[in-house]
Amino acid sequence: MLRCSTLMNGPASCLWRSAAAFVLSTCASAILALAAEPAATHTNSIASKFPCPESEVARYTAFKISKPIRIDGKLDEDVWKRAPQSPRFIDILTGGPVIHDTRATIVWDDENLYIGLRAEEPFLHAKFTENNSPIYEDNDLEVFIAGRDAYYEFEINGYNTTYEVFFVWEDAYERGGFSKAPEFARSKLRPFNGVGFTTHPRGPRLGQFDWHFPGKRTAVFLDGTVNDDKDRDRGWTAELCFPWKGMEWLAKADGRAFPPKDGDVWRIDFSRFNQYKEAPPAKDSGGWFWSRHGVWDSHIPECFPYIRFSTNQVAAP
Ligand SMILES: [Ca+2]
Ligand SMILES: [Ca+2]
Repeated sequence: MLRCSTLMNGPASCLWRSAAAFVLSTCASAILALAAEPAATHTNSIASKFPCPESEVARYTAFKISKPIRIDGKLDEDVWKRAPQSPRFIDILTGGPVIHDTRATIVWDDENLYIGLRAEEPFLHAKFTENNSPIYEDNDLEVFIAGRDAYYEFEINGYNTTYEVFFVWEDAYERGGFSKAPEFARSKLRPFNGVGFTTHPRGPRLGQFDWHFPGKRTAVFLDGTVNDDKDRDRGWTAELCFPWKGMEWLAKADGRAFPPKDGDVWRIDFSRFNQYKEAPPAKDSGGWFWSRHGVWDSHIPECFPYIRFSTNQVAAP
């Protein structure tokens, strides 16, 4: 989703650390008062800053695989059939059901994160063939991968044309070391403040619109005829491979392991945008998500599903 915007104080976790340090350095009674306050109160106050209710944010366990996946767009490897699938995507705004089925599956090994996306689509359409074209003006599938201080946006259309941006939260640009990396020199970045949620508590971001995920591999499979509406198509699938070693700048801030350790949780979002809408009375925004955001804005990592990585293998047949 495009796209475009700014902001303010630190992330909730930083605020809490600051608050805790202050309390510790002042008086024990304050500590007692803080401890006595129900934990739910804190959770609610943090959650209320975002348009997606924390209780609704999706959770998923991604299992490991032991055999390589052939990145050809066809999700016909056994693991794609046996690994858990997401629920059917829902509308980004209402969380209500949408007309076509979309699902995501995530698996991983020590080298790569693999994502399989399935999109039911009776009328396949695609137009852009040059990478970093405005894919969000096509029917597309999107993946956002969040670190603590940065996140990566990925979009793909039916021609396997991609659009990528790497966003750094402005408040972390200097302290996170981004400013010292040539690829994130400020001259290469553009300010961005969100799309429909321009009051994100962390404020503005800096976008590197020429950043490409190192070593990524992508492929799509069109199950039907593209740009030909004389027939009805079945849909399309995207098969994506993101090497963990390309996650360095996402993992840096909190020193998270890549590949993950057993039980590690990353926030990763999955969505689909269409250039059409289901006719009224359906309330179709045209943006369909695994976990709803509640506002027209993909750029809210706090709404991204919790993806827990398990070192257990995908279940045997
Ligand atoms: Ca395949
Ligand atoms: Ca067709």
